[in-house]
Amino acid sequence: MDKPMHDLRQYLADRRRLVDAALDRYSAGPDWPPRLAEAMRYSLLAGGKRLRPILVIAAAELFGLTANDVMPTACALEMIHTYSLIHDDLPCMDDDDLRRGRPTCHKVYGEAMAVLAGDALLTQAFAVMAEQAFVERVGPERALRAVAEVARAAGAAGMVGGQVEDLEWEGRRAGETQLRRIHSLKTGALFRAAVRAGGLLAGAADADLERLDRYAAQFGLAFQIWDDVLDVAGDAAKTGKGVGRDAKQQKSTYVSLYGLDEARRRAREAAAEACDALSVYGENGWVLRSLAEYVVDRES
Ligand code: GRG
Repeated sequence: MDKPMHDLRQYLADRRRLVDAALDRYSAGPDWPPRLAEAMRYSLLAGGKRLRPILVIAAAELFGLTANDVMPTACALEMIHTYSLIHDDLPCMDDDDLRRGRPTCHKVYGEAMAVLAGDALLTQAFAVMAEQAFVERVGPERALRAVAEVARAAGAAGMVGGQVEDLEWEGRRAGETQLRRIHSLKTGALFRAAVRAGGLLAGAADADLERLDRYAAQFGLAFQIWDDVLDVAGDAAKTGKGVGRDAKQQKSTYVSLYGLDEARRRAREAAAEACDALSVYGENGWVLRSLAEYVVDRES
């Protein structure tokens, strides 16, 4: 029998459309100050690859749910990711002018409003995951486990902790062990939470969650190495953010440690390991596997 044809590009376009429509609905409230809502939506609806929500969806689909079944959690991950970008771009952090191809949130709305837009996105993420209709549909136990997973990944033991370690290493050259640790917390934790939450909501067994976790850890590593490659070899018109900033800030990156070619090779190796983790699912795992291949081939 012929191998089925899978079209990741089409899949991404379809799921992004669903995610964008849901984000539009979730980022408005009748009693929200209009300027705050505008700043939140400015950053949230500015495009972006929507990788984290798509990982939630793809993992849930692998175990029989649909995109709409897990949309609140998928959108929550994107809101938390966007809040982290808004805060990371602030002058007190990375001080960036450009994000997702447009001026950063604080450049348009001022620093105070950018801080508050990030705060409100983070809070809204948890409000959306706690919506009664969603909790009743997936069941309170699964809903709560997914919330706990996301909270842990976003907080002091995950993304925020990683950002703190990153700040503490500023001006010093971190070695490979430290670099891996910073990135596994700062960016990897949210990817793992996305994939695991998708599996949890769909009732995946512990052995499946372990496979998803191995996949997500390697996916996050591949993503991060490739992000460092793009900072050196990418095109700002495609990445939508400044390039060459890591070298300017004298940051340790996978490229500064290994050089460009070796960094590319390691990114592809990590993507291949991510794919291996899901081999037991055969054809059913094609989306997650193709996503891992995509992150080390992307231009943005
Ligand atoms: C400020 C609490 C706090 C945390 C910040 C994740 C993070 C921690 C900062 C982001 C800094 C950064 C640019 C890291 C590189 C990896 C990364 C997260 C890139 C952006 O993610 P993409 O490529 O972006 O998924 P899009 O725009 O496509 O969503």
